[in-house]
Amino acid sequence: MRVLSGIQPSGSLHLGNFFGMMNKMIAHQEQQDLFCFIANYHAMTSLADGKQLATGTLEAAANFIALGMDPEKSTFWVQSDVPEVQELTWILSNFTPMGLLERCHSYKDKVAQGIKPNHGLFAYPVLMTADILLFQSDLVPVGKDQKQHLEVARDIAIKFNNEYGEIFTVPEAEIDEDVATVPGLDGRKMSKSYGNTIDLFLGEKALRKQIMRIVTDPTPVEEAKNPDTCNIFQIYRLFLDGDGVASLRRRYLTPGLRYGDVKQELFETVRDFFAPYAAKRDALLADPDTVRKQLKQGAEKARAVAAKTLHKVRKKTGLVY
Ligand code: AQP
Repeated sequence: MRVLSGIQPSGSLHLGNFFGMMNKMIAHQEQQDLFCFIANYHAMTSLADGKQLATGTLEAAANFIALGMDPEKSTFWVQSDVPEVQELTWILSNFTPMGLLERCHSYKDKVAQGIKPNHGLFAYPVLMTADILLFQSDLVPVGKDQKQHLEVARDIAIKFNNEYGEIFTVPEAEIDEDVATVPGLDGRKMSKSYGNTIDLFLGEKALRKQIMRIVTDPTPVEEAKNPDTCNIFQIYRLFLDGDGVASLRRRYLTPGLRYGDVKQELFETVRDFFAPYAAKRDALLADPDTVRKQLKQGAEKARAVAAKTLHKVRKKTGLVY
């Protein structure tokens, strides 16, 4: 089965990205034909700083490899190194009703946040559809925030197939309920644009500072607390097994728990969880040419698949004359 997903290098990667997508992709690569890319074209919808985009792209790739993405086992590349995706985006645009894009929550949310919308942001789901269909993906592991975009991709694939025959695999989203929406420091979805993230590979001091900013309710120490509405609990549980979650839940229900103590434990847990990967990440960032080489090889593998799909599409749509 072909499993594909991408991640934007538009800022520091965070726990939402890790649990919503990266961790699942890394687990899939043992069994599946994994395709994974750094979505730098997508990042341009929110980032207009060339230097930052270039650095962010290398960093995101190094982070992913350090955490377990294996460029030998999987196909791992940078989106703009496979420009075929842009041609497919244009072709698919002609199978995308305006209403489909106008209904997208992500676009509407960004506009509501005050971001001045441009055509790139509006057309983002078409580019995402092209990413998925170009590689004939069966399964796309994503967080819940991408559910609607996956529905757009399915709609476009079906519309195109109805017109021209079974050209595209119609993809399925893989959304794991447990990690569908990782909450941020303030309880909203953890998101770069909300400034409420806990970032991967922060130094101890900065990590501790982020975790201490988690918003809690004013329940006094001597009263029992509600784990289900507590942001610390909702983040901490991601690092625990079933027994660990049950035991933390019991501590919440017993009067005397101090949020400050749980924050300190969470800080130590996050620090210790990512510590074993930090040395590899630092080594990769110190040798960016090796990362670039791995990405270029990934792009070659990806381009071979892309070319096959695009050739079929060009023939069907009359671009081959
Ligand atoms: N909070 C989250 N919970 C679960 N999954 C999440 N993802 C992101 N945030 C959460 C998933 O991570 C993958 C890669 O995300 P992306 O690079 O597309 O970035 P994003 O969704 O745009 O992440 P942000 O931080 O929320 O960025 P902005 O603020 O720019 O919108 C995706 O599969 C996503 O679902």
